[in-house]
Amino acid sequence: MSGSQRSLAKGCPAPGPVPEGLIRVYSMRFCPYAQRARLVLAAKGIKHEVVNINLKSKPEWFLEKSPFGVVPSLETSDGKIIYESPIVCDYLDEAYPGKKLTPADPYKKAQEKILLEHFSQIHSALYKVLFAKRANEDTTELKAQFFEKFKKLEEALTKKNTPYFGGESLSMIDYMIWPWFERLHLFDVEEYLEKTPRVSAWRSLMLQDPAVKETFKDPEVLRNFLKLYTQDSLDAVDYGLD
Ligand SMILES: N[C@@H](CCC(=O)N[C@@H](CS)C(=O)NCC(=O)O)C(=O)O
Repeated sequence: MSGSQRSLAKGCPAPGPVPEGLIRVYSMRFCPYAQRARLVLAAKGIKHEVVNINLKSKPEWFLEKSPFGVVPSLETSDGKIIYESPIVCDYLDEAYPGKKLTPADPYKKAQEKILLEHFSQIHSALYKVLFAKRANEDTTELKAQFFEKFKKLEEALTKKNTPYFGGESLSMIDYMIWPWFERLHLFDVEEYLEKTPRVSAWRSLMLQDPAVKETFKDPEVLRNFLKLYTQDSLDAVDYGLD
């Protein structure tokens, strides 16, 4: 189940069929979208194997496993392929027994999906800050735009008056947005947590969750990875492995 194997790159043979009783996740150790899938796998205790992909030198067969050429994707022991992180996570939640992460109530489920749409705007605003930072441009205006959208999360928690975005206990929406909270320092926007006390308290609670602990990456490691990745280093995805 460990995700610490070296990645497969161009020229590496495709892995064989997925053993019965396991599901395979094609991943990359530092990818926030793949982390969504790994959080759900961990939270539900699903037996799985991880195949890491070198995204800077993709194996020739990778498009057969993930038609958009991105991680995460899943492969089942009968050869089914499932991709796109929200779809992957919903599949895992529906196909496997154990704790259900998605609310059964249609309205609650719709609310979680709506919040995820708001989050995708926050997410776009975050990347605009990152790209401007990388180009040594002034990020003041972009950060203000980010914060306008980010405040929506504080409002959501205030309105619900619950510790988690899904309610009294952690649910799918919390896992879907978590990976970017592990990475706020990369975007240089951590300071905004001081202005959003409920989001900040949620973040502290999330850090106690066993699945979050299992997939957590040290901030310095993420920073070093990102530096190498933006330099197009072929070794970036294996950063920190022997
Ligand atoms: N919409 C996809 C996005 C996944 C994604 O962008 N993953 C990145 C790694 S963090 C990737 O595989 N990039 C490879 C590429 O763009 O060539 C999802 O939600 O699963």
